[in-house]
Amino acid sequence: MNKPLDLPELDHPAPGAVAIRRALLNHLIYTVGKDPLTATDRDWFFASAAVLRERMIERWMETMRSYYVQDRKRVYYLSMEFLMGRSMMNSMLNICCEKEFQDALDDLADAGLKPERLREMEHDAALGNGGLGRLAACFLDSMATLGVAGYGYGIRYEYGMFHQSIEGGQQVEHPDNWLRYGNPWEFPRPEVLYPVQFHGRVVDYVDNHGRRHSQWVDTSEVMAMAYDTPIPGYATGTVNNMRLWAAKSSRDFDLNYFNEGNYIRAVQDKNESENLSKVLYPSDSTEMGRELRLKQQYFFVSASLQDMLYRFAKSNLPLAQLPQKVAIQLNDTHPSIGIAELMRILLDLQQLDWERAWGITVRTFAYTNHTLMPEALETWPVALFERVLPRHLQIIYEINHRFLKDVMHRYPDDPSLWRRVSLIEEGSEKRVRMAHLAVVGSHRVNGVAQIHTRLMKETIFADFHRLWPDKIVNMTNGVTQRRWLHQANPALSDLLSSRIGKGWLKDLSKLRELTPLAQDAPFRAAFAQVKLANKSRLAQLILQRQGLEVDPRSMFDVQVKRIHEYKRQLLNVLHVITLYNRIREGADVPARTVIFAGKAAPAYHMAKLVIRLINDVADVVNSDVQVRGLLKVVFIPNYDVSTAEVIIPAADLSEQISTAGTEASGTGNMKLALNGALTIGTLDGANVEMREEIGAENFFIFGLTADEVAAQRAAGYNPWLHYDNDAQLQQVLHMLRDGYFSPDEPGRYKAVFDALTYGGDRFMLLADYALYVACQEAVSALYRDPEAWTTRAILNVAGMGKFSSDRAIAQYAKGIWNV
Ligand code: 26W
Repeated sequence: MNKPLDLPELDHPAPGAVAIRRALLNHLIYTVGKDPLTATDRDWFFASAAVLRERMIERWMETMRSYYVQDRKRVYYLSMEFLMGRSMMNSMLNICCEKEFQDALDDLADAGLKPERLREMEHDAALGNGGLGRLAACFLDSMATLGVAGYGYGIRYEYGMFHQSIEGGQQVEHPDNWLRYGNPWEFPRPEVLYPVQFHGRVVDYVDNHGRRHSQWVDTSEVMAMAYDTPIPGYATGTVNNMRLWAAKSSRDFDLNYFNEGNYIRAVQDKNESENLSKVLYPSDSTEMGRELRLKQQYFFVSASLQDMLYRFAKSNLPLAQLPQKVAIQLNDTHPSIGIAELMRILLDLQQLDWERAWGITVRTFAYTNHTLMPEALETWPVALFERVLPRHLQIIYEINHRFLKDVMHRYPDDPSLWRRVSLIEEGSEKRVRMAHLAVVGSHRVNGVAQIHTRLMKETIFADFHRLWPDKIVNMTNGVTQRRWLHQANPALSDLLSSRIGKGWLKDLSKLRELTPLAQDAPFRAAFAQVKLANKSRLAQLILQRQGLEVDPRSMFDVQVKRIHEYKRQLLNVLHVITLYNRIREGADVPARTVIFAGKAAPAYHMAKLVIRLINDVADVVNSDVQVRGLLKVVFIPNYDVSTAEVIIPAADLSEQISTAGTEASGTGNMKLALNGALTIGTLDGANVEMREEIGAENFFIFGLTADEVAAQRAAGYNPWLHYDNDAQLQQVLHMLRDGYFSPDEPGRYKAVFDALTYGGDRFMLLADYALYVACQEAVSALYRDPEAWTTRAILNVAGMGKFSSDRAIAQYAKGIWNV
């Protein structure tokens, strides 16, 4: 490292509107290389980003220096996904000068700049599928805001989450070429380059002291190159770092072919190794068990560990001190190969003995579980593992051997327990259970909502909970109020701040001070006014994107999330059809616009069929004159962070209707309630805690509880019982079965009917149907009384203080990371 040089002479001028205006023009001309006369919206966006990023850099360096000088304990958040969305507004808020920047932009209108258009020019950074990836993004924001020395580590996918279009009612996937125009927030670090090994074989040898060692040799190699993105905290000098790795071919690799004169082959191989970070896997339901995915996991974990240990080495402390200086959080099992990798480094490269290495490893790692769904729990075929990571497989076997020895010692008479907890699943094809590796190799394991953590202890990790009763803890999820209230809903942010001050931006529990305002008629009117304006904005977007007119005065009933059977978008559709039938029979109901958005994994056929059904139902309902404008159905294509930022502030009703016991937490539920939507939901995930905070009288709960679901499953659930006893339900199901919504292809939704009946109705839609419909009636009744509705909406916002990611991060810091 170079001799430290003081930074102060680099100080920027005060961030007034005039200075910003000048900086914008400067960057437009000297960074983007454009004359204001011909500058496009995109040029102005890049100029704005340049101004903001420049102002981040000093604080970023100061932050990194201070961590180094103070030798702070570092927290490394390892995640395959970071769903960041756009950064411009966030940088503006956190780095300087939101107001002044806006003024400067407005000021440049005469130079041809249109502030709203310019914001739209930023491409979403969509390096994630859904909840898990967005949680990681909220956590980075909160770590920076709280001054935790937290680093995000992940993969710089060249293609992020696919773009969804709807053609003929069906989802079509398009590549997300998000880097096409360049990414103004990242800093390439061509010198931060680490080799990552694959394949090869293991050789054993005995050293001079007669000790046995292993060495991984004859490997092929890919280089990991760092790209850094500054993560500014809110109202603090802290700017943290997110480091994403891109695969680059290793030079040696190329050289051999070049020397042989085989240029084409050399370039081909280069391409192949660079494929590693090419594309995000667009599935968050079933593990696809592909070699490339395992390689992606090891690729970014290996590079990240090398980087952490390089940084740790600068402190000159012995490795035994690693757990005092480093905490590694595994965002689901995807990076859990890190446990075996740290063991390999300590054993094979640092020559530590097993006990010491294991002690260090377990005290360093912690693991967050995000799903109980058995099909989403990762396992890898042993044969695949052996080919790609032979030394790691050996280490996993040894971890398992020692672990099982201990279990056998404690439970000598319970061989079925040994089989259940083993890291290896026996069967026709042996597989490595990554969740078991993560639990055994971590000192803490956490669930993401109280009910989820309880179910972890009672179901998937019950055996481990018996072995280590203190290991599993709860850390209820949260979201960042800066993005999900202040930025997404500026009008509501201003209204709240005008009454309770701006303290809630840093301490969301301050929202409690809104409680008395629910009884304040002028406040209610202002609140309702904001909601209506947000609904008009969304109506505008729907008109633009799909030429459909919706009435902002109708109830906006919103279900936005990945399409999954367990999330039960289909139950929502059953209700829509029920409502449709009733309206055609002359029922008088308050007008509703039912809004869906979400992506289906490309290979998830049932999820794609549900999207098609929603669109087919929309076609029929929206064009039926007998509906008298009382019902509209909309599927908004390409749900992403930026679309969420428009939809969520406009919602009246939030649909959180997963089968109880299946949704780990949900975070969309939090964003919607924070923006004044009332929830209709099951007692699942964080809904349970939201209802506690908000008050049961302000929350629409229906359906079986998780315990009732389990009991019915155990007793043998029979969907036909519900079918036989409910004429209204039968009518709806028959319409699906007989092609009412698909007259051109009557059999199109037969598979849906079959899944709910002959197929056993895995997610118990029929069991909850009548309760759901009744609960929706109560929702409609309340909507007819706008004052009462708004009162409850305000009380929802007032009760959401607990669900900030700041609170979540503070709990991780204290309960797991010890920082
Ligand atoms: C295909 C491999 C795979 C499997 C599971 C990829 C990704 C997953 C994730 C665990 C799915 C996910 O995003 N889970 C969601 O995590 C959120 C954050 O904790 C929770 O709020 C959601 O309830 C949970 O579904």
